[in-house]
Amino acid sequence: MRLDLISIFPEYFEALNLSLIGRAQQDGLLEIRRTNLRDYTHDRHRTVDSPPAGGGAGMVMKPEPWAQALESVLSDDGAAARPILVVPTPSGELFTQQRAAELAAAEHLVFAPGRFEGIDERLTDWAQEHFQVHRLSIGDYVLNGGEAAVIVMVEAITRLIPGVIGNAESLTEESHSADGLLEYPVYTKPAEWRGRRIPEVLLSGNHAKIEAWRREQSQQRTRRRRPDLWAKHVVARERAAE
Ligand code: JQB
Repeated sequence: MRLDLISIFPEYFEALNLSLIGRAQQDGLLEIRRTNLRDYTHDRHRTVDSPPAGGGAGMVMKPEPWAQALESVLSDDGAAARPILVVPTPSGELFTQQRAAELAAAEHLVFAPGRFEGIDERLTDWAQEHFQVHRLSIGDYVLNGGEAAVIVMVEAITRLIPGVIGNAESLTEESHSADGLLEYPVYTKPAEWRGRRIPEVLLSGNHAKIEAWRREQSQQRTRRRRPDLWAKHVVARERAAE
């Protein structure tokens, strides 16, 4: 998979050279290219922003540097198909595990994280002629810009690429909890730590009992912590039983 990340803060993405994603790049599973948006400005001050039309607070990103940066990415994409352009925005559709899985199948993803009050709306409109545009939000809170959202999305997407996570079991285990329940609690040695014991069932060696206990824990947690997920899970379970 090829990833292009375009930003006025390309250094932000150095975190992606660490750990599993860093290894995936070394292994050739993933190619991440970073582009400094200011390289596509042509004035002395390398201007990327300008006051909002119609007035109001803050600044808005000008569309032309973005269009030129995106054209440069297109020009060295060998493939014929329209690549996917992800534009993080608090007013986008929600980025979910399902969306991550869909994007993990792509050959080429381009990310365009803005700053200030966002990017001139005409940019994404224009970009639809050249890309499959996805305006996505990672959640209902406001960030200062799209870079942190890109890191979140790249991590969720790339770990689904075969070979990026060494232990294939980790992914299968998770897909079990993709029945819409939260994960059960996990423990490690020692059996007693600071006066707290691991639940005895986990030391019993009885795998059927352990599995039943974990399922119960997942359900309890989901009911208490995420009533929204629990309601969906119950509906799905009733449908499956019919
Ligand atoms: C500028 C962003 C997010 C991109 C995601 C999420 O967009 C704004 N509007 C008003 C004030 C400030 C901003 C800041 N901003 C570009 C940009 C925020 C993404 C963002 C996001 N994805 N929250 N915020 N879930």
